[in-house]
Amino acid sequence: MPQFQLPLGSKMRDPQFVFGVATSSYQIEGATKEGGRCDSIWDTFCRQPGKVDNGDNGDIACDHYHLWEQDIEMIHSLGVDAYRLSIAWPRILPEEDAVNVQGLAFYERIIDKCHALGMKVYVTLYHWDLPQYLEDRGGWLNRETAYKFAHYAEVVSRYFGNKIDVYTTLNEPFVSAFLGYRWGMHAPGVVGESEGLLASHHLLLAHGLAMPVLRENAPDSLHGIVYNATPFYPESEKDEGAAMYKDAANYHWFMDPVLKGSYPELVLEREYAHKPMVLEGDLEIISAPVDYIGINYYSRGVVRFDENGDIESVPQSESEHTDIGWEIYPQGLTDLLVRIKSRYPNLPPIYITENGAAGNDECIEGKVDDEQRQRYLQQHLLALDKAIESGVNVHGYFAWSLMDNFEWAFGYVQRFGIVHVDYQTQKRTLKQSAIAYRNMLLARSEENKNG
Ligand code: IFM
Repeated sequence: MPQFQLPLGSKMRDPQFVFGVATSSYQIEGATKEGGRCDSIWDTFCRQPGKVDNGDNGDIACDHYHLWEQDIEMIHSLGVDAYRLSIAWPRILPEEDAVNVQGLAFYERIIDKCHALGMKVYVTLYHWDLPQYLEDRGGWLNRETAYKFAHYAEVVSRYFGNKIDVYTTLNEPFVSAFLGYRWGMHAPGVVGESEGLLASHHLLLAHGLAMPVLRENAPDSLHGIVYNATPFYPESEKDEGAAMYKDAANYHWFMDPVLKGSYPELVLEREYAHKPMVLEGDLEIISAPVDYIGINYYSRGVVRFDENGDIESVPQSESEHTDIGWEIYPQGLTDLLVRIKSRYPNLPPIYITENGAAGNDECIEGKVDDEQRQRYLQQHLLALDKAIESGVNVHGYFAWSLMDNFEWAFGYVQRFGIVHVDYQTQKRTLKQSAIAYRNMLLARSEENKNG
C-alpha cells in the first residue's frame, strides 16, 4: 500500500497541522453559461485561436458545477482537513451592480457540505477569472478595478462572513500581472513592460483595499494572500547578483509591499522606466497586516549573466523534470522558506497552498500509477519538514491539485491531479499518489487518536 512517510516527531504529524487539496473555479467548474455567470477574461482568451493548446477551454472542464457533491465526498474520503477552492467573480457579479444569488448559493452548498463532513474551507476570491466587462474597461491596468475588487470582496464576505474559515484575496498576483499583462501568454494576453508592473500594483492595491472589508465582515476568519515563489540560484559565484535580482523580481516585488510597505529597490532601479504609478497612501493600504501568507511552490530557477550583463536561465538538463518541463528540486522549498523567514522579521504563519507535479497519466484497468508524482510529493513533504525543523512557522500543506483540470495555456494535456479525470466520461479515479496521501492522513489520524 503506498503511503507518504513523515519523520517521527515531525510537527506535520500534529492534528493542528492542516492537510488539504486545492482547485480553482475556472479550472474545474465548467458550466460557463449556466447559473447566471458572465464571461471571464479566460472565456474570451480561449476563443482566440492559438492561445491555448488544442484550442481547449473551460466550458466543461471537470463539470464540477454539476458534480460538486460527489467531488466533495471524494475529497472527504481522502481524509484531508481542508479544501481550498476559489470563487468565480463572474458568477457573483455578472453585471457590475447586480449580485447573482444563484452564484452565492452554489458556493454555499459546497461550503455547507464541507463543513457537514468536518472539513474547513479556504476560499480564494481571485484566481484569475476577471469578469470580461471589467477587462473591457482596462482590467488590471485600470486602477478602478482594485475598487471593484473591494466591492466584490464586500459582497462575498457580507454573505458568508465567518462561514468561510480562511479567505485569500489573490492567488499568485505575479501570474495575473506578468503572464497576463506583460508577456501575454495568459488572459487577457497583453504584452508590455510597464503594463505588467502597473497591473501588479493595482492587484496589490485590490488586496489592500479588500483586507479591512474582510476583517469587518468576517472577524473570526483568517485573511491573507497567496504567492507563487521560485527561489533562484546562481550558476557560479559571479552570478550571485543575477539570482538576487530574480528573487526580487519574482517574489519580493509582490511580498515586500504587503510585508514591509515598500517595493524592492533592486527592481525599482532596474525597471526605472517602467515603474508603476504609486499614489500617496497606496503602500499603507497594501501593507495592512495579514494573518498568513500562502506559498505555492513547484520548482527553482538557475541563472547567470550573459556577455551583455543580461540575466539568462540555465537549463538543468541533468536533473529530472516533470511533464510540463519543470525541474524537480525539493531542496528549493526548504531554501525558499528559509530565505523568506530571514527577509521578513514580522512574517505571519505560512501555508503551502499549492505543491504538485504534472504528469502524462493514464488510467489502465482502473489504476493510475503516477510514480513520479508520488516521489515528488514525498520529497517535498520531507523538504517542508526540514524548513519547519529549522524554525519556519508553517501551518498547513495543500496538494495541487485535487484532480486533473484545465491547466491554463496548456489546456487539458498537463495533468496535475492526484485524482485522474477521464474528460469523456467525467469519471474520477484516485491515482496512487491520492492513495498514498490518504493512507498517510489515515495513519496520522489513528496516531493522534491513540495519543
Ligand atoms: O494550475 C496552476 C494553478 O492555477 C496556479 N498555480 C500553479 C498551478 C500549476 O501551473
